[in-house]
Amino acid sequence: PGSPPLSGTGTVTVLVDDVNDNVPVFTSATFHTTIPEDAPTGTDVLLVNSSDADVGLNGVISYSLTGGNGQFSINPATGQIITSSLLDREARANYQLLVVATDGGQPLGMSSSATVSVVVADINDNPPHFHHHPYVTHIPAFISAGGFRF
Ligand SMILES: [Ca+2]
Ligand SMILES: [Ca+2]
Ligand SMILES: [Ca+2]
Repeated sequence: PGSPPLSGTGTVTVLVDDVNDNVPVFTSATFHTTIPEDAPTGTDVLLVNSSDADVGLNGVISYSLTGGNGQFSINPATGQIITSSLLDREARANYQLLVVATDGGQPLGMSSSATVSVVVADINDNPPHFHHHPYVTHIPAFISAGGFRF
Protein backbone atom coordinates (compact mmCIF):
# COMPACT_ATOMS: atom_id res chain seq x y z
CA PRO A 1 0.00 0.00 0.00
CA GLY A 2 1.22 3.35 -0.91
CA SER A 3 -0.07 6.65 -2.01
CA PRO A 4 -0.50 7.03 -5.76
CA PRO A 5 2.25 8.92 -7.51
CA LEU A 6 1.56 12.54 -8.01
CA SER A 7 1.64 13.76 -11.53
CA GLY A 8 0.74 16.89 -13.33
CA THR A 9 1.36 18.89 -16.41
CA GLY A 10 2.73 22.33 -16.80
CA THR A 11 4.14 24.60 -19.39
CA VAL A 12 7.71 25.75 -19.35
CA THR A 13 8.47 28.71 -21.54
CA VAL A 14 12.05 28.91 -22.71
CA LEU A 15 13.09 32.30 -24.00
CA VAL A 16 15.88 32.07 -26.53
CA ASP A 17 17.85 35.25 -26.99
CA ASP A 18 18.27 35.83 -30.69
CA VAL A 19 21.82 35.98 -31.88
CA ASN A 20 22.56 37.93 -35.02
CA ASP A 21 23.72 34.89 -36.96
CA ASN A 22 21.94 35.52 -40.24
CA VAL A 23 23.17 37.87 -42.93
CA PRO A 24 20.64 39.74 -45.09
CA VAL A 25 20.02 37.74 -48.25
CA PHE A 26 19.09 39.38 -51.54
CA THR A 27 16.61 37.64 -53.80
CA SER A 28 19.30 37.80 -56.48
CA ALA A 29 23.02 38.60 -56.59
CA THR A 30 22.56 40.77 -59.67
CA PHE A 31 19.64 42.80 -60.90
CA HIS A 32 19.12 44.20 -64.39
CA THR A 33 16.83 46.99 -65.37
CA THR A 34 16.31 49.52 -68.13
CA ILE A 35 15.16 53.11 -67.83
CA PRO A 36 14.47 55.64 -70.60
CA GLU A 37 16.89 58.52 -70.72
CA ASP A 38 14.04 61.05 -70.46
CA ALA A 39 12.87 59.72 -67.06
CA PRO A 40 12.14 62.62 -64.72
CA THR A 41 14.11 62.95 -61.49
CA GLY A 42 12.60 60.68 -58.85
CA THR A 43 11.50 57.94 -61.25
CA ASP A 44 11.35 54.43 -59.77
CA VAL A 45 14.22 52.38 -61.16
CA LEU A 46 14.10 49.12 -59.22
CA LEU A 47 12.99 47.73 -55.88
CA VAL A 48 15.68 45.46 -54.46
CA ASN A 49 14.58 42.95 -51.90
CA SER A 50 16.43 41.14 -49.19
CA SER A 51 15.41 39.24 -46.09
CA ASP A 52 17.04 38.44 -42.78
CA ALA A 53 15.96 35.46 -40.69
CA ASP A 54 16.79 37.09 -37.36
CA VAL A 55 14.22 38.90 -35.24
CA GLY A 56 14.17 42.41 -33.86
CA LEU A 57 16.98 44.74 -34.78
CA ASN A 58 19.06 41.77 -35.88
CA GLY A 59 16.65 41.37 -38.77
CA VAL A 60 15.96 45.00 -39.63
CA ILE A 61 17.63 45.82 -42.93
CA SER A 62 18.84 49.18 -44.13
CA TYR A 63 20.06 49.79 -47.66
CA SER A 64 22.80 51.93 -49.08
CA LEU A 65 23.95 52.50 -52.62
CA THR A 66 27.32 53.27 -54.20
CA GLY A 67 28.33 53.80 -57.79
CA GLY A 68 26.10 55.45 -60.34
CA ASN A 69 27.89 58.78 -60.27
CA GLY A 70 25.25 60.39 -58.05
CA GLN A 71 22.50 59.74 -60.62
CA PHE A 72 20.65 57.28 -58.39
CA SER A 73 19.62 57.05 -54.76
CA ILE A 74 18.01 54.38 -52.61
CA ASN A 75 15.42 54.53 -49.85
CA PRO A 76 17.32 53.06 -46.87
CA ALA A 77 14.20 51.45 -45.41
CA THR A 78 12.47 50.07 -48.49
CA GLY A 79 15.27 49.38 -50.98
CA GLN A 80 13.54 51.43 -53.65
CA ILE A 81 16.07 52.87 -56.11
CA ILE A 82 15.08 56.10 -57.86
CA THR A 83 16.79 58.52 -60.22
CA SER A 84 18.19 61.53 -58.40
CA SER A 85 19.01 63.56 -61.48
CA LEU A 86 18.34 63.57 -65.21
CA LEU A 87 19.99 60.96 -67.40
CA ASP A 88 21.49 61.33 -70.85
CA ARG A 89 22.17 58.18 -72.85
CA GLU A 90 24.45 60.11 -75.20
CA ALA A 91 26.64 60.96 -72.17
CA ARG A 92 26.45 57.58 -70.43
CA ALA A 93 24.45 54.54 -71.48
CA ASN A 94 24.81 52.20 -68.52
CA TYR A 95 25.58 52.16 -64.83
CA GLN A 96 26.73 49.54 -62.35
CA LEU A 97 25.36 50.15 -58.87
CA LEU A 98 26.34 48.35 -55.71
CA VAL A 99 23.59 47.97 -53.12
CA VAL A 100 24.55 46.98 -49.59
CA ALA A 101 22.00 45.60 -47.13
CA THR A 102 23.01 45.86 -43.48
CA ASP A 103 21.04 44.54 -40.53
CA GLY A 104 20.70 46.32 -37.20
CA GLY A 105 22.82 43.91 -35.17
CA GLN A 106 24.91 45.39 -32.34
CA PRO A 107 27.65 46.35 -32.07
CA LEU A 108 28.18 45.64 -35.76
CA GLY A 109 25.54 44.75 -38.32
CA MET A 110 26.05 42.02 -40.86
CA SER A 111 25.84 43.02 -44.49
CA SER A 112 25.72 41.62 -47.96
CA SER A 113 25.68 43.25 -51.37
CA ALA A 114 24.15 42.93 -54.81
CA THR A 115 24.91 44.63 -58.08
CA VAL A 116 22.34 46.48 -60.14
CA SER A 117 22.99 46.96 -63.83
CA VAL A 118 21.03 49.88 -65.27
CA VAL A 119 20.77 50.34 -69.03
CA VAL A 120 19.72 53.80 -70.18
CA ALA A 121 17.40 53.39 -73.16
CA ASP A 122 17.64 55.78 -76.06
CA ILE A 123 15.04 58.45 -76.68
CA ASN A 124 15.17 60.36 -79.94
CA ASP A 125 16.16 63.60 -78.26
CA ASN A 126 18.79 64.88 -80.63
CA PRO A 127 17.77 66.46 -83.94
CA PRO A 128 19.99 65.63 -86.92
CA HIS A 129 22.52 68.35 -87.62
CA PHE A 130 24.65 69.23 -90.60
CA HIS A 131 28.37 68.88 -90.38
CA HIS A 132 28.68 71.59 -92.99
CA HIS A 133 26.29 74.41 -93.48
CA PRO A 134 25.52 74.39 -97.20
CA TYR A 135 23.44 77.50 -97.04
CA VAL A 136 25.37 80.63 -96.37
CA THR A 137 23.34 83.75 -96.27
CA HIS A 138 24.82 87.09 -97.01
CA ILE A 139 22.93 90.12 -95.94
CA PRO A 140 24.16 93.11 -97.80
CA ALA A 141 25.67 95.52 -95.38
CA PHE A 142 24.06 98.54 -97.00
CA ILE A 143 20.50 97.50 -96.10
CA SER A 144 19.66 99.35 -92.98
CA ALA A 145 17.44 98.03 -90.26
CA GLY A 146 13.83 98.28 -91.28
CA GLY A 147 14.78 98.23 -94.91
CA PHE A 148 13.14 94.86 -95.62
CA ARG A 149 9.66 94.72 -97.01
CA PHE A 150 7.53 91.61 -96.83
CA1 LIG B 1 20.76 39.36 -39.13
CA1 LIG C 1 20.04 62.49 -74.56
CA1 LIG D 1 18.98 59.95 -77.29
